[in-house]
Amino acid sequence: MTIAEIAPDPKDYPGALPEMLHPASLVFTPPGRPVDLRDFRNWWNFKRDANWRRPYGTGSSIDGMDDHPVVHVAYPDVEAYAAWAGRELPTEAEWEFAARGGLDAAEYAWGAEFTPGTRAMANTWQGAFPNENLGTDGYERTSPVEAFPPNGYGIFDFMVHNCFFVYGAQAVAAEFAATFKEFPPLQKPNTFTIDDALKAMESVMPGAS
Ligand SMILES: [Ca+2]
Repeated sequence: MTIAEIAPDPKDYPGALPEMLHPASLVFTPPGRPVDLRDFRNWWNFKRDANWRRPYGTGSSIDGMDDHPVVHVAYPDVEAYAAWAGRELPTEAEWEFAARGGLDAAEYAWGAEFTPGTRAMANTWQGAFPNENLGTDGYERTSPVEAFPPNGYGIFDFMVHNCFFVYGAQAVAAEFAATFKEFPPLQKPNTFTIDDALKAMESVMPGAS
C-alpha cells in the first residue's frame, strides 16, 4: 500500500481541507488557458484515487506500461521497495556520480549540447509550458526505459524530467499551505521553465523530483 493509496489521518494534519483528506495524488493537467506560471496549482491537479496503479485517477490503468517508470510514489514507498528488493537507495552523492557517467563539468549529463545533431537525449518538455506539449522527443508523458541513449556508465534514464512527480495525499494535505507560501517569487514569469518549477519544488519538498 503506497502513501497515495492511504487516506490521511485528520489528527496528523490539523487544519487540512476536508476534501483533501482522501487517498489522492497530484496529476499533471494542462489548464488549457494562459495561467500564472508562478503557481503550480495551475497544472498540478489534486486528484482522488490517483496512485501508481491508476496514474490519472479512477478508471485509468497502467496496462501496457510495464516498462514505464512508476509514478505517484513517495519517498517512503521507494525506500520500502528498495528494502523489499534487498537493495538501498543511492545517496545524493552516489546518484550524482552515477548520473554524470564519467563526464566532468559538462553542461548536460551527456555532454555540451542539449540535442546533439537534433537527437533528443532525454524525455523533456518542448513547447510553451504548460499548455503546449509538442512531444518532439517522442513522448508527451513518461517514456519507457531505454528510450534514450545510456550515459557513459551504461545507465539509462537518469535524466528524465519527472513531470509526473507526485506527492502523496498525506504530505500534500500537510504541506500545501507552507509550500505555496514558500514558493519563490519569480522575476520574469515568461522565462519560467519546467526546470525552475522542479527546482522550486525541490527546495520546498525534498526528494520531490
Ligand atoms: Ca517529452
